[in-house]
Amino acid sequence: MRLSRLAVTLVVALPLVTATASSGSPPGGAITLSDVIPAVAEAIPAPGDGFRLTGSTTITASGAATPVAGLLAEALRPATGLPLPIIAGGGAETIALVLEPGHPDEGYRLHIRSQGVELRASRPAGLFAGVQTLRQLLPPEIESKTPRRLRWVLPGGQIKDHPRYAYRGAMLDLARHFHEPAEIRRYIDQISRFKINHLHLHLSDDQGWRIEIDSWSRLTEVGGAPGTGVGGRGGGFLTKDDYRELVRYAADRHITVVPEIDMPGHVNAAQVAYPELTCDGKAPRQRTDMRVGYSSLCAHDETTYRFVEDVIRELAEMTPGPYLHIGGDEAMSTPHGSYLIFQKRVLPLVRKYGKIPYGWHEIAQSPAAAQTGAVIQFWGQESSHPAVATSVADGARVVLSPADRVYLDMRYDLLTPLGLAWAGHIEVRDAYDWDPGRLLYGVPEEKVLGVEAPLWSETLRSSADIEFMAFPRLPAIAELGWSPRSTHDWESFRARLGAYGPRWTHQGVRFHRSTQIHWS
Ligand code: TNX
Repeated sequence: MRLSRLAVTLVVALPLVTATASSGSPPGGAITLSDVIPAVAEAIPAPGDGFRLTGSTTITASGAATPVAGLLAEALRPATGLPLPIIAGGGAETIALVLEPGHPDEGYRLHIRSQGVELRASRPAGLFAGVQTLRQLLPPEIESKTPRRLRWVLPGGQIKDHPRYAYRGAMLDLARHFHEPAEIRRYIDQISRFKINHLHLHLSDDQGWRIEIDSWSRLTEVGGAPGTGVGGRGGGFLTKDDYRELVRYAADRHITVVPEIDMPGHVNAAQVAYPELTCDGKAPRQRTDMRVGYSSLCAHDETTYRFVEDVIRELAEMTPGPYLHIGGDEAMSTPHGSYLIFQKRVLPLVRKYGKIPYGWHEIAQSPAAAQTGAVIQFWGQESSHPAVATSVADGARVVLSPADRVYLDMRYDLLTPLGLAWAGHIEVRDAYDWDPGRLLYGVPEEKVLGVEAPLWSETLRSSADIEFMAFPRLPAIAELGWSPRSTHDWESFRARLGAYGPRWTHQGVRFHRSTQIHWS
């Protein structure tokens, strides 16, 4: 078999090699160390020296490693039916989670031998990443919610892994259709498996306002009322407690929440609630269609800045993460001069409340973006964007979300029952085959903070809808964000993805069975 020959060559020839294309595990075949999504940086297999989970297996952890050990135990107990107690001191037959200095940010080392397993990292985030790897090294039935009689063996060898980019994001649009906290937690669970570490929540738009703001309480009373979704369906909002609880749930999974309030455009819901936020003071009608670009805050009115400052202050107060996203996209009804006046006031306000300003790439038109060290989220389809390149040269950084590659709301093909198509159809290979380090002219690799896959909700309501659009494309983008470029290989990726399918099936995740993939 090709895999074992490859494995033998690696062991004989090289000490710790860069993992390259593996053929994925054939149906029923043994899982190897390289069969992980996102691809690991380095793997050295030691076939025959695997570790078997049994009734005597323990998990060793102390201090800050203990919560990660708890998540590992929770992940492994249902399918194995094993007790897997967490103990403080190292025994035999243990999976040891060790915190020690010297590993890269979020990086980890995993050493699997028949006597035991060691997972080492400098911080809990690295251990958590290693735990996600470890889960994928067990058979797909590990995802079963009820006990299965199986030999639970981890393949022997060593993995040394760390991310290519610090920022690996997923965005969920709560404004066009509200998604309940339980649905958001479910998405957090799924994206964390692929080492995604930021969840961007699009909390306001023309149709609805989804986060409670005490000083402007009608925002959610009116903008989060029933019927405030596309087509007049849905509605709802996050209370401050809901939001704080989600932030904590995400943090436990080493995901930072990035809140977005979209402005100066995309504000119709706020203006329905507060007509003084329009230039003429007249309340617009409520909107439940999918059009964009018609609403705008008034850049010459101080009421605007009182509103914006209150919202930013309250949002910053309940957000421990470093970023606060202020939207800025598609402000087609904001005159250019007004847009610049607005950003010159608002970008520094984000800094005033201790956060790093973050916005869609239109903010690059404003010199304030670079001056405030903002993060610019590129959503275009072009390979050159002079305003973004200038901002980057002057101090801004970039998160890449090219719409024709990573917009998870785009249809896969003509037959896809959900989604939009304005940026084209995006098949799995389109989502996978590009290089964030070389996407934009004038934006060098070191200015790229990372990648993010937005999921807009105009056509999506349920968790099943979300999952159908996100999977299997989200893992492709996760791999671009995490794995070294040297591992990039479509044939390897599609084989590993095909082998991942049964895991989603066991989890009850409704993924799209793309015809580009041979699903196990
Ligand atoms: C563009 S891209 C938008 C959103 C829509 C999305 C639909 C961007 C920053 N804005 O307002 O929901 O297209 O695909």
